Amino acid sequence: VTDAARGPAAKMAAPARLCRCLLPLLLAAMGAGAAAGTPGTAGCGCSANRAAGDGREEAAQRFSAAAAAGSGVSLCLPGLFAVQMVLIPAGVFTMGTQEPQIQQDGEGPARRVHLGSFYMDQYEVSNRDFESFVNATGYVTEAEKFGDSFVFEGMLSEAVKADIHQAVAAAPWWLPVKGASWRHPEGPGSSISSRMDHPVLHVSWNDALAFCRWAGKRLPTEAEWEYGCRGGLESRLFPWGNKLQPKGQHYANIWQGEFPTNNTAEDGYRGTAPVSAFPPNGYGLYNMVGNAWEWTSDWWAVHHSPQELHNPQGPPSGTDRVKKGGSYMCHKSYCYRYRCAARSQNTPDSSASNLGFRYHSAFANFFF
Ligand SMILES: [Ca+2]
Ligand SMILES: [Ca+2]
Repeated sequence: VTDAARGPAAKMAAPARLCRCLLPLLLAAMGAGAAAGTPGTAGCGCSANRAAGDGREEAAQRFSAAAAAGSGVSLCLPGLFAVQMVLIPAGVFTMGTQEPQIQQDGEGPARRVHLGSFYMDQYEVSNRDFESFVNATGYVTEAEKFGDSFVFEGMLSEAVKADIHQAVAAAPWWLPVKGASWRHPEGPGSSISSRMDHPVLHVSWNDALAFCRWAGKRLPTEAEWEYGCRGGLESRLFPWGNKLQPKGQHYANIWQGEFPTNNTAEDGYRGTAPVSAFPPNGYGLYNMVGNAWEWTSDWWAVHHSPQELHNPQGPPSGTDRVKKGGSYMCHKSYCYRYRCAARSQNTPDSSASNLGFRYHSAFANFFF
């Protein structure tokens, strides 16, 4: 754990209620798939990576297959796992931007992308959602197996900090905290009991994949995520338009003040916010930017063809996975990544106190 890393408007779709309980059955039947510096500088320290490549993805897939084969089904109680997804209509949009704000992230070039319709969760996966998964399956996250996870220094107590003697050189505000996990986001002594409706944190890409497979869902591709983020608007910076704070209102949970020393929490939240906080975008999706970073299924690459694409899945291989949307830690001066075109990456086994996910499905209409 030493490597620093970079760290028109469509109508609101009617929320479709979906029973997650039934989905493992469907999964088995259908074989559902897998689912700081200044702006423009490399290594801004948005996030921290574990060293890559120790075969944990394979382990997660084995677990997921086992979960899909039955262990999740026995605890199915209709309504217990009711979740809300919205239908994102098929269409074509401009992915990326011709005016990249962070050049080395591969935000450009702008390219036309066609997508079929799909369903997306309105919210980031919450602690409550993840607890349901863990209670049903006994799943142990990678942070729990490793025994530590990265936590933003500003969220830690002095007692926890006193025990830590290493940090990420390029991003000293990221500290590897023993015992930090989704249940204990700021390490031993911290709890999620008052944050069950906040996004789950400290989940690796492999953990997210295991959850999605248990739920009969998958992670969105980067293209699907970005299309959802744009909410039916064309080539805007944010899910709601180009102005960060229309009429002085906050539309996302990011950082106000001076990073990393002073978070004024003018938007109401110093850390995460409930997954239903702030207004939804044109598709009815909440917190697409800000709050928690969200994993996507794509491998990371920074060079993209300008050619028109249909349902792109990203590069065929890689070492890192793409995450989108920025987090409560993002400030324009250091990590201007709370934009739909912005992107960053981590190794699939990395976890941190600002990284979560939401899920996607092509099959929600099956349950109406
Ligand atoms: Ca905030
Ligand atoms: Ca988010």
